Amino acid sequence: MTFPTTAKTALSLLPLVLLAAASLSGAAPATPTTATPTTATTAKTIRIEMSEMKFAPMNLTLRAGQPVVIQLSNAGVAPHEFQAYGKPGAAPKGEAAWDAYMEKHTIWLPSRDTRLTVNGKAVKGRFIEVQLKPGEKATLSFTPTQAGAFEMACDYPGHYESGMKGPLTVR
Ligand SMILES: [Cu+2]
Repeated sequence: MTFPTTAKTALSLLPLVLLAAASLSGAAPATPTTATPTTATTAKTIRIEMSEMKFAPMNLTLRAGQPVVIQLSNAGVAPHEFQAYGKPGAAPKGEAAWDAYMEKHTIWLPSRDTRLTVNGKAVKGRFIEVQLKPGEKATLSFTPTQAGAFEMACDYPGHYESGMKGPLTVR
């Protein structure tokens, strides 16, 4: 026994009829809503002054996905440098070991918008530290890609050991 064609058609149309009834009964179409951005895109500007065996401030907190502009200056009498990298379990021993570590863990290397100017001049290419002579200034921009515990430091001979380092947290 088969259903008469008319009954079959009526049954298959039922969902459509119900849908039509629902929209006729005043079910309003969904209004598009403006999504609230989950990551801030406005760049955060931070000033860091380097001098003998310290950074001012001594610690930083950044946000993953938020661009940051770091204005660096060397207010000391010796050259200093700014490095920032995933915090090592133990400090690498020696210059070569540090450099190899930095090549893998420098915070701005995975960022697609890393930019550096030193005394107003753009620095091209890959870099793992920002070295400044006394009185020099630099602007370093990037976007942290990953949350975690990082460290900023100066690795000129004896500086790291004398305390020229501080925690950098990315939330
Ligand atoms: Cu230093």
